[in-house]
Amino acid sequence: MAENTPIAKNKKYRRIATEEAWAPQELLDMYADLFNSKTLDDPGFNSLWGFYGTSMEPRPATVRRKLADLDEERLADMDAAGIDFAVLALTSPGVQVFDRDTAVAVSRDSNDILKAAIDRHPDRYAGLCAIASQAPELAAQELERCKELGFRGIINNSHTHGEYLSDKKFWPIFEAAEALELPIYLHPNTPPKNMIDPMLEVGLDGAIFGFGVETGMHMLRIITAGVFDQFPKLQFIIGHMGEALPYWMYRLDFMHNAQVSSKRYETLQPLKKKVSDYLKENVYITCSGMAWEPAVKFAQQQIGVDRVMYAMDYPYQYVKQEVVDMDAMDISDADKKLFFEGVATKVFKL
Ligand code: 1DF
Ligand code: MN
Repeated sequence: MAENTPIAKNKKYRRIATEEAWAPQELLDMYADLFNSKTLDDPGFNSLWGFYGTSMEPRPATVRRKLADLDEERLADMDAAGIDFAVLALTSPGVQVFDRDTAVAVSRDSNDILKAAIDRHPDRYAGLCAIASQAPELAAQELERCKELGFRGIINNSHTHGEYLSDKKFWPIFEAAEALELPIYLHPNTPPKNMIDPMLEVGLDGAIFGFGVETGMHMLRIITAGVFDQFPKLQFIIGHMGEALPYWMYRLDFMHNAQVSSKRYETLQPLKKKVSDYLKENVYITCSGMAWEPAVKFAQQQIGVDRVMYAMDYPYQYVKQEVVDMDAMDISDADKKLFFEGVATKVFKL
């Protein structure tokens, strides 16, 4: 299809894209300053934002411009791709790379900027609330404020300075999220410094692979820590076709049971359900960056058609053709409507 051929308005379902990144120009400037200061001991951040924040190559320059736009260019890009509605989230690592006080302040400011954009375009955007996980109690307060402002969920960009939400000190965030019925999008971050070296030395630390294994592991840590036994109604969303976890379910169940029953690890305790049960009952999956029919079908089969939804990952993977491909999937009209519209409408209460 020619580059500028508009896709016909679809009458059968609204196309909702659910992992769409944005960043205020101020945040992009802070990222560039942080990289340029050479003071941050976080090779993942320096790899990612040293590139996207400062490179003059066409891809990073375009990404920067599109991230900061919440009006004409973004809406035109959505129209050209046939995307009716976008769920917007602060780009990775959000505020999680900053010190505690900076993170708290920038999370509030960015949520206010996003809220203003949603008010300008209420029929096109919903937003996820950015939180400073560095300050769990204040994050819980910000969630209450965001809920009142009409935000539909939470964005958490995986680890925070190498710490994982499985650590109980973060659980006030889960308590608030469950009580407010806000789902948590566990979006990738670059691997932390004690994990990244073998990937970074060959250029596999980013979206090509490092993002996925680090985030998949984070989701597993949350499951095996017993978070969903404590907060059974809490819902997570993971992108990139579930960060490969659907493909791992058989082995996860077998080995989790084998290790727990033989008491191999003090830190691996029995759970009420199988690991795969939590993936089917507490986790939604999006096809961000992975618009691939066989993988979508596998996830729908194994996790459920009521838990798999569309995402584009704009502006990092703005590929209009993938919408055409997903429209043409060989699945029933009812399941396609769930994929593009129904699941997102339910989980984000749109
Ligand atoms: C990239 C990909 C960057 C994704 C992202 O945020 C991101 C990338 C900084 O291509 O480097 O969200 N992604 O989700 O695939
Ligand atoms: Mn993304």
